[in-house]
Amino acid sequence: MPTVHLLDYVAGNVRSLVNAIEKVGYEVEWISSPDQVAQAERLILPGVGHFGHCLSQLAAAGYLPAVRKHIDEGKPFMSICVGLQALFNGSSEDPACSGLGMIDGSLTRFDDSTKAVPHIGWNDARTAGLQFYDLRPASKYYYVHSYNYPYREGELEAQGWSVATATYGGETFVGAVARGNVVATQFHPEKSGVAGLRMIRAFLDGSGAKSLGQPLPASVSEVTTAPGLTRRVIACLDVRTNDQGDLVVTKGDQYDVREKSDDRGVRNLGKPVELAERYYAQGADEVTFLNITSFRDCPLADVPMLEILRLTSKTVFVPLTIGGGIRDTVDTDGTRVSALDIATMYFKSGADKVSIGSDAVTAAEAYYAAGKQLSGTTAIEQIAGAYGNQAVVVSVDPKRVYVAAANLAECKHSTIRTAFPGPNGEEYCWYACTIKGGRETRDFDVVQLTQAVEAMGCGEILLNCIDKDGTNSGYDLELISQVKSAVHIPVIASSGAGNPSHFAEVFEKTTTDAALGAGIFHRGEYTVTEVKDYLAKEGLVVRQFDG
Ligand code: 1PR
Repeated sequence: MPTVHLLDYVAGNVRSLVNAIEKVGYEVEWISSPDQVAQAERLILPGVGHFGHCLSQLAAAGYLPAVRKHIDEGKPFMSICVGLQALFNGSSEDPACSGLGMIDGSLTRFDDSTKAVPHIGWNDARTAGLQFYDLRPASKYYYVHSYNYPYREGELEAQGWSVATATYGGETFVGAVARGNVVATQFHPEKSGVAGLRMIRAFLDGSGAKSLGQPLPASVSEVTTAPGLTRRVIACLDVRTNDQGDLVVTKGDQYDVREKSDDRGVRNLGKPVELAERYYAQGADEVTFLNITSFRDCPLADVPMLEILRLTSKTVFVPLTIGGGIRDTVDTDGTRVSALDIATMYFKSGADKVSIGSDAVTAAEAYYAAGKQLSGTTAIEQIAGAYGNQAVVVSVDPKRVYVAAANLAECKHSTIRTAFPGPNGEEYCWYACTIKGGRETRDFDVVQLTQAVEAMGCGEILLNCIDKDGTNSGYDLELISQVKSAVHIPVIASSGAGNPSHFAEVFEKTTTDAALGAGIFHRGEYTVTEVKDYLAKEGLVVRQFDG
């Protein structure tokens, strides 16, 4: 097997990149000191997280001169996400820190006054009809970033770069650049399904550099897709051990996952890895695993979820999120383990994001109790600090609490007027946060929670709804609109999807950034492909699986 070298500067969750490289037939060798860079024929610089953190790690370890030398010698070099940003002079994310300065320009943050930031999801990498490492106008690529380099026609081209672009909420930015032996992508090719694997292969086999800038063949340029960020459809797998001790995908009705029959066994809807692979092949834009019970009677390092991630990430090349049990804890041998250590284990096993539930509520309550002071010690802050905001999702499990008009003045929570009055005709409601899988309700609302976790550095909200879970009656649009207007980070609508029109409805009637379904897919009622075909028919932009 031919070899590719990856620069290891503790850049976080790079397991998916290794898996993608192996999938296209290459072997990965890690470079863990600057003097090893000279051995590399093809070198990849992965990048996640914060610009300053990435550049200062690289500089402190003494890599920058070695990387420059590799590039100057004309050897193949690829960099990803923050790795692309590193080629510029600098970034407003950390003005004190310098980039490699190969591209004259500095990155800025997306404007979040009109859209969610980070920019998360599948978008274009368009090249004005020219070849660029097998990027195709019919394909979409997975982006996750808050900072970007705005595209100004002719500017980078005048410096000799070929450029691929994407547009997010009116801002057109650089999605990828290439010149000579160098190619860099703002998107994550290793998480961009078959389209991304094609691009990695074009880098590794040298064909991408050779054909750069030549006209695209008509057969490729004529097949296009609607431009812009697609509507993300996420498949969610609630995983737990059943009474026989097997790890199964289950699904509750309002969080009750036991059968209605007398034996009250745990509902078994299939095997986690198999289902994840099936949904990937159907075109799911992401897969989320929620470990809904703590099945921890074994040492943390052996939790079965780690193996599920390892296996899934070898064959599923879209982002994987894992939730459940991410908090400071004590291992079976009495060792204290931090939430960050647990997250690290998951990232090393193939997760791209971790999702935090109960612990986020507790941390948010403490944040208000401390007068909105950040402690720096919460799981959210620690994990976001090490892996970037985009790696931290907060999963919210709210329940409706009705309020009569007469009691509105004394209700201290963020209420909405609801079109679905309560059992006694109450016309108002608020959404109470719960913890421990809905078993404990807190006197704390979703607006308080989501604003606090945004301040702590959470990158995305997974918004469930206990009242709607498993009902097949559609999403709670009122809840989603309330949370969307409370925060600037992306929100994933969850709970209640029963048919494709529910997905269309949530995208058309709210500004949600993504929609998640569970039971609808596990029970085989609809496939992800059918949902996306429906959305496309409704005129919504979706990514079609292009395998
Ligand atoms: O508190 O950090 O340990 O995380 C526990 C995680 O497990 C949380 O994300 C919490 O949402 C989840 N969870 C706990 N108990 C349950 C349960 O069902 N008994 N599941 C549970 C949450 C909700 C969604 C579901 C959607 C869509 N399940 O995952 O997928 O409601 O369902 P639908 O499309 O079928 O309506 P921590």
